[in-house]
Amino acid sequence: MKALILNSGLGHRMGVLTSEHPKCMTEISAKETILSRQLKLLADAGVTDVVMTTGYYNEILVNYCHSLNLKLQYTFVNNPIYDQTNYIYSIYCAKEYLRNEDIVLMHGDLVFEASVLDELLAFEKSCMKVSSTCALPEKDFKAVVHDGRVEKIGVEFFNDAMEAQALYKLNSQDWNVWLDKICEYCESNNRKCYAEVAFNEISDQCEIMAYDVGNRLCTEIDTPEDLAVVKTKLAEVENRTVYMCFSTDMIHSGHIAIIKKAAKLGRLTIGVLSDEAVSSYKRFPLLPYEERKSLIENINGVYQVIEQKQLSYAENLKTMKPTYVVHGDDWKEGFQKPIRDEVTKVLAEYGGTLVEYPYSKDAKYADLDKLSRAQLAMPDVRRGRLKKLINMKKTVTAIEAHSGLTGLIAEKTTVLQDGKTYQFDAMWVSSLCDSTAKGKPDIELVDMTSRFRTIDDIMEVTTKPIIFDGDTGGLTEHFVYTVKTLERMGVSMVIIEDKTGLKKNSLFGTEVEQTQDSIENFCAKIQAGKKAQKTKEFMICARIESLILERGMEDALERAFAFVKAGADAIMIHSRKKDPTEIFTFVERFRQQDAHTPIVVVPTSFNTVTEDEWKQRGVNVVIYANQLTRSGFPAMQNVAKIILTNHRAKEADDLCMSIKEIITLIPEE
Ligand code: SPV
Ligand code: MG
Repeated sequence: MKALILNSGLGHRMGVLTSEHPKCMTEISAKETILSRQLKLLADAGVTDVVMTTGYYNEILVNYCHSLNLKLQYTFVNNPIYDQTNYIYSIYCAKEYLRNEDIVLMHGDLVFEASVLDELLAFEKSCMKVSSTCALPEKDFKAVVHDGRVEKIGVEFFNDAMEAQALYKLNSQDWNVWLDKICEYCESNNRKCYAEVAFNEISDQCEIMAYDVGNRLCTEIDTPEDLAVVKTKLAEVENRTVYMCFSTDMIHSGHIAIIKKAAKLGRLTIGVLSDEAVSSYKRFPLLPYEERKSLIENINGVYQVIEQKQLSYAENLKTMKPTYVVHGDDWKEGFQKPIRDEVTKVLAEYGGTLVEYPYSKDAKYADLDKLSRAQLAMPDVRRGRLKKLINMKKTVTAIEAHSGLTGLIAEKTTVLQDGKTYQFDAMWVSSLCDSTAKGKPDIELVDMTSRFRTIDDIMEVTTKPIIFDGDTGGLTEHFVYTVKTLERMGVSMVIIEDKTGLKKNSLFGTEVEQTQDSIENFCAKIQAGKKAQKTKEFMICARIESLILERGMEDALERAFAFVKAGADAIMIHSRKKDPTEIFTFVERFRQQDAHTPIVVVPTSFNTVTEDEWKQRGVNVVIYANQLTRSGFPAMQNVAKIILTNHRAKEADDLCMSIKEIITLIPEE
């Protein structure tokens, strides 16, 4: 694509403004002239070759262009009889540089905004700028348009006409036809008319479409009055602000392209989603907020970066009131739709505009996303994530998983509520559910090798951090091996309970014989585990059974402080009462002396407390320990009974997932 800029005319209607240089060098703002703006926008749009016709002040113009230091190759063509001819003849003089080329043609006195040029260049067919909203000018160009096609151009047409400017994108085929006619005119000494007069004769062979820019700036400057109007409009254009939100930690060329486009609309602010917001809606960010912020700050075209604390744009939009919000059009559907709806509503309140670009589903970008997911699943990356999440969110949630399938449910279930997306932060590999899935009692009967196998099944198909129910931890001599294996696998935390001998599930309470370990023994086990551990991120959590075994609050607290002193990274306090009071009391008293050690709860019995309340009380991990097993089991039992009762499966069909759903439930890689 070559640019052809017509600068042979003097522009005497500008008065003294053109007494020392051609009109195109008139200043339109403190930092640019008509020409410097045109050339910069062309260079930004990727045009590299400029053919410029000159006339008056030829030398000044040539030197000026070079002084701008833009990445452009110039071909200057002087029209030696510029004072006796119109630009039709300047084009004729430059014909050898123009034939068989795709051309963007503009008059040298035209001022337009970046998006006008970009869209013009992206127009598939040949086109001319028109405006359906500008009034028809008395003395300037108008285009007669039928079915979107320009049929005539001139100052004399008023019927079926639109305001038009000499800004064209011309595909070589159309341009050659027009150029031939221009040559024919000039060679038969018809050199004083507009080039458009030649076009009007061949418009049926040269398809130029009307490219409607509406109210956007695209105006020629003929007089000082025009200049004043353009200056005002330009200041308004320059003051426009643009807002975009980014959550990505893998910047690719698709992001750069959209940033480039957005920056052309105005001063671009990028809202970078907080770590918490990113992990709530897609996956844990590989790079923390500060790094993502500095990455984006260093991209050309970005004016500033601010934090967007939530998925909802509302807070930032209300403070910033940007002229435009830019987004891909993919959010018109799916889980982002409510966020889009809210953006539209806030924009309407103050008169902002939403600009949506077609979303390109490029396979290479999808691969990048897969790659980051794969990274998250790597043991070294997965292991440390629980600690990071606790630091970031203060309170995290985990749900039990005992198989690849339940792992997928824990990984993928999301709920959109009030503009926020919710998902579980981690998975709990419960001894109860792991044993139950194998049809065995929860008495440390399922051996560690088998438990590790369950972890492996889950890890193979998920990326979220894993908290492992280590029962009593077994013999200290065995526990050190368990710690090493779990750590190596990428598990984030093991929870061991201060019981010894034949362990039974805590929810039996005192209905069964259970022995609590001594503080000394259990501290020694914790210490041995911490010593065996190789990385900083792995966590050993001490679970206190005093309330379950009705040994009282003082015993529970004494143990908690002793276990922390022995090196426990977290404390789990358990109870089987429906009433959460004793847990609340424990948390309150523990927090009076220890503000930081994470507290874990398993609210199976005391299930009325919300996550928000746990957070307010200073609890850091909330584990939903068995709900998937407990809900799946009766559903399966019911269907089994229905089949037995009816001696066929038809009656159970409505309770089952369809065959299609089940065979497509797990997508192939
Ligand atoms: C488990 O899920 O196996 C637990 C929690 O240890 S509880 O069943 O409440 O004891
Ligand atoms: Mg257990």
